[in-house]
Amino acid sequence: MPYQPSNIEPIWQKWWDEQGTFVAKEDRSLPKFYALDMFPYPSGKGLHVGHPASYIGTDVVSRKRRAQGYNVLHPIGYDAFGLPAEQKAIDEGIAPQISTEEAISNFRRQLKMCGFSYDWTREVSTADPSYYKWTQWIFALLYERGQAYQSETFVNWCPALGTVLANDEVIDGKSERGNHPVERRRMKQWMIRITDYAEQLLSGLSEIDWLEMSKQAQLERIGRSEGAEISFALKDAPEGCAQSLEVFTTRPDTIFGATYMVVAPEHPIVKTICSETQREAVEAYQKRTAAMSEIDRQASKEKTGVDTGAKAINPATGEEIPVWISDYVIYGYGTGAIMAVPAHDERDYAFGKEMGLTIREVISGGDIRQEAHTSEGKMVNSGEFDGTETANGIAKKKVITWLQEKGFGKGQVTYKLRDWTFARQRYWGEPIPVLKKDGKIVRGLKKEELPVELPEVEEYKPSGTGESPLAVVRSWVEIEDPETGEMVERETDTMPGSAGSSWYFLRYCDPHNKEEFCSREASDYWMPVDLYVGGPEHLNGHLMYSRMWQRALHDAGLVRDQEPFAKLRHQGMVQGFTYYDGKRTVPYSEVEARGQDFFKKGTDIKLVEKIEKMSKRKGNVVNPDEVISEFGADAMRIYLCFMGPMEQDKPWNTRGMEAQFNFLKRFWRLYFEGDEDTLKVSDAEPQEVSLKVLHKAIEKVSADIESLSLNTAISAMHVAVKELLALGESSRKVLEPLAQIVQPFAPHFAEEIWKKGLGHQEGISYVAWPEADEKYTRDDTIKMGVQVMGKTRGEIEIAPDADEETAVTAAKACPTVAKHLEGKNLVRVIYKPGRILNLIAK
Ligand code: ANZ
Repeated sequence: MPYQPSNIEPIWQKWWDEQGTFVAKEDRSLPKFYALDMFPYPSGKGLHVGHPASYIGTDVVSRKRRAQGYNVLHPIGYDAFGLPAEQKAIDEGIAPQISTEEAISNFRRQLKMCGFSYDWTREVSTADPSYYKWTQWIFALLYERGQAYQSETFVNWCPALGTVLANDEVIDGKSERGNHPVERRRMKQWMIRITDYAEQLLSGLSEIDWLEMSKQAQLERIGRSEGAEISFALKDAPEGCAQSLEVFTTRPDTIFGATYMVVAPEHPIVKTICSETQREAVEAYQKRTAAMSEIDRQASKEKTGVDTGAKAINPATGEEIPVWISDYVIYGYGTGAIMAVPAHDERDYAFGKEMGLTIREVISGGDIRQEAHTSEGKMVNSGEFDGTETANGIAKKKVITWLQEKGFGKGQVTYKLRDWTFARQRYWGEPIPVLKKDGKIVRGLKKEELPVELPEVEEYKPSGTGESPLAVVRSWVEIEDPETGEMVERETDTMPGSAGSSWYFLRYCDPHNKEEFCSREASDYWMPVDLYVGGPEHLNGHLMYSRMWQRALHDAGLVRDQEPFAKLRHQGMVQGFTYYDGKRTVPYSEVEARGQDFFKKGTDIKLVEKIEKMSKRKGNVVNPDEVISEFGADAMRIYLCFMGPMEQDKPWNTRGMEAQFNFLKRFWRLYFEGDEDTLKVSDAEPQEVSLKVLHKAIEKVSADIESLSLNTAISAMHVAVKELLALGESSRKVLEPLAQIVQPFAPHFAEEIWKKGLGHQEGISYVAWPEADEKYTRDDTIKMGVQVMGKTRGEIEIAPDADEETAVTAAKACPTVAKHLEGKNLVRVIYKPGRILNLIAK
């Protein structure tokens, strides 16, 4: 019976399904383990090898945990709302409901083929009304609690897509999807007050086991700045208009050097402060900047701006200073206005130079004729503060106290994080569950009124006016409010793609609950997620949003934990090999069929091999269906683990895949003889050396699964199989535990040898995980340095628990040690077995 994965794998998958092997138990007295994957967007293209690469880690750990006696929750679902399905609807007229359902069936089939131990009874899809009922309910809760609101704000408007985009959906001023230009536009938007959680989202990072780089990414996104808010009086401000201009600064200690001010061009104050003579120039400049994205504005090296003609008073110097507008000041950050200190800030310096504005040194130690002096020094030209050191925030503190006493300002903390734009003018998203009348919000909808289901429409295209395609379905929009009998309208905006994924981990805990989004008992038991794995690209969006929703639900008393993901790890990207022959990319199939040499021989064609992101265009996409049909899911799983450290990007190499297939074939031969159906397993006592091989493998594989070092776990298994084959080991006492430790990686293979090779009737999944016996894992001898008078003089090889006498005898026998003992008396021995041997001789 040769190893034939296609004969084995579908049978075990079916069996697991029928037995409900991976269904999480309702018994809440058991210790729990919650392993979560970032659920996929069910794209019409089907699974990419990047998906199983991302999902293998949690599956391996889940399988080990089951064997360790944990009640494991390992769910999967689909993040099913989003632009691609909608685009398909626009292009091909296929309803997103239908194309999404098809994509989901295909994904489900492919995921099952990989042998993941998901609890399929808990599958969710964010686009399913029974799911989005609760997304809407949470939104209504946030609205009720004042955490969702509408405001006129500048948004990233993409004319081509006809919708507003989140900041992380805009890359270099273009839409992430489709690469269309994005502009700034003022619109009434639904927002979520994530900024209220800025401080908590920061402090919460200390409670969770995330990689330093992941925490750093969140830290930077939140962008906490400590400084001061200072008020600058406006000179000759007409009555009824703003009398002062507020700024946020991180350097209040430079206030004596603030020689001009700059306001963001879109700041509403500009209109009232701008002088008549400057109005035309100001308005022209405003128009120009409106067309630019925030990112482009910040990236631009060129400094442009216009003097508004208004004057402000520097509260520290009493001096009159001009107020400019320029695009380097961002409206949505701080107060949207700055005090410019050209001598000590690079951007202000460049701007001040360009515009010929006064540059005054107020911190000593630089040469401001050459460049801005941004590092520490002593305050100068600063009245009573002259001589104060800026280092360690001393000057800052002093100036803030003084500003506060004088009533000019106060200490202030500002965050880069903005409130979360929570609306799209699109069809394929959760309708926002709010009623309106004459453009004003009447109320949020109640649980009994949810879900607000998406109506069928004829046109999926955005209306182009900024309203969603739902706006034209009048029969859906216009309803009678059952509470008042009045005719009202439904909100026609839908939620962004990040809505449904902000709480799905809670729904998995209680997926069939019709009364609640998730019962408190269920979330108390299952949450927090013990291991979450997904791409680092989600650190800015999803991982921030879900942490905030969890905290909001916690504040509403609906969940116990404040942090949803106790441990987070990332997986790298699976890249592809691309081959170029100078003119075109050559598909791998062709390279393989003809052999690399074909391209070299007799021609001047050089085949260049590159490692690149997989893409259809480059012909380097690897399809899991094909891989599995050729080598089986188990070989693929092992290969995915073996490719390299989890978090690294790494290229898929089909030859490497084949090597893992061959490894499983060798492994198989420990249990079955050649092509015949002969079982090899015996009840004989194992050889001592075999036990050593086995227990070392158990020890290494167990530890490596814990540290998610799956590649080294596979290496350890390679070594064990090779040695046991060489030893001709056939004892059940070795081969049973060996099957158990390969189970998380190659589960079908393990079930098969467990049943056919070892004769068990029960499946392998819940058989207690083997323990490494120290007796066999300890090395017989170890190398130890020998010191004479504290200096290392030689090395000995002894048993790790050797007694002092043995150690000293061995040391004396070592020539380099003996040399230093010559003519001396050994007066003392400092010996700690396995660690230190120091001979004191006089
Ligand atoms: C005066 C000053 C003097 C500044 C100096 C810096 C150095 P972070 O660390 O990013 O918070 N700023 C404030 N609001 C801004 C806005 N809306 N758009 C652009 N720039 C803005 O940076 C805070 C500093 O960035 C603030 O401190 C302000 O310039 C500027 F020697 O004020 B500073």
